[in-house]
Amino acid sequence: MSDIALKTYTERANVHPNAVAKKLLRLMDEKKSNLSVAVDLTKKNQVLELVDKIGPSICLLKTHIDIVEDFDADMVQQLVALAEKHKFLIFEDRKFADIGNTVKLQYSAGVYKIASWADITNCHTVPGEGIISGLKEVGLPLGRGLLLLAEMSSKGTLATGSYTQATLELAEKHNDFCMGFIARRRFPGLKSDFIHMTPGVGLDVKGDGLGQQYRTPEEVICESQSDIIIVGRGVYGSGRDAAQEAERYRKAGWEAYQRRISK
Ligand code: 5IU
Repeated sequence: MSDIALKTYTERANVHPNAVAKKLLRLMDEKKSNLSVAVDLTKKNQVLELVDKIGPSICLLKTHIDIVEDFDADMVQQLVALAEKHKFLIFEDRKFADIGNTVKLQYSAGVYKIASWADITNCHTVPGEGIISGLKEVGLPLGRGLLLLAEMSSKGTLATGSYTQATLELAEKHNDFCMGFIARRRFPGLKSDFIHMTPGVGLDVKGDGLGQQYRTPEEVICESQSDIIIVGRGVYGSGRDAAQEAERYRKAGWEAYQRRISK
């Protein structure tokens, strides 16, 4: 078991150099939550209503802002107000993938102005180091954090082997801005304390017919030593009460973390 995986989130927060990671780790212990909910809904009001319901259970809200049909600036203001009310951070899962100069503009400008409201965003490393440098020019002065896509949850993903390894090296080189990874497991032997976040988490089903693959919170947090579970349809897609489902995942993730740190 890696040393970092045995530490509490607060112990890690106390010495973490990245401001967003520090804040996130603190509120994870405070709320007893390593749950991020992925709200993939297409109407502003649906999103806001769901977020208000599940807010007490999450440490991080994951958005795909470009799927919202009636997006406007007020939606962002309301999301930020909900983040303050319920104490969670916001992660826009934008998966930038272009050259540095273009991602700078995509991150700061356009309709969504992601850097102005999202604490965290993420990018592919396909373009090479320039994508990180570009995003960093915008995000670091604003106190934002970046996750690199080191692995994906989907069947047949090409983000494996030497691609994953090169991504870890880029994160170490830019550890002032790169605060972690999207990954299926904690990577051993890293010098910095990166926050590992894992999508593809479900308690009831194993897949979605489109390549998504689900594992349980126990497998992800305890066995694979990741830090945060990302759950979408498991929380809002079953027809059951979303607040209760979020609590079910929060408890499962938290219990798995407690078993891990007491090993
Ligand atoms: N997501 C994945 N897998 C990945 C990455 C992101 O599922 O490798 I990177 C996103 C897609 C969706 C959420 O927004 O995480 C998972 O939603 P479901 O729990 O509904 O499958």
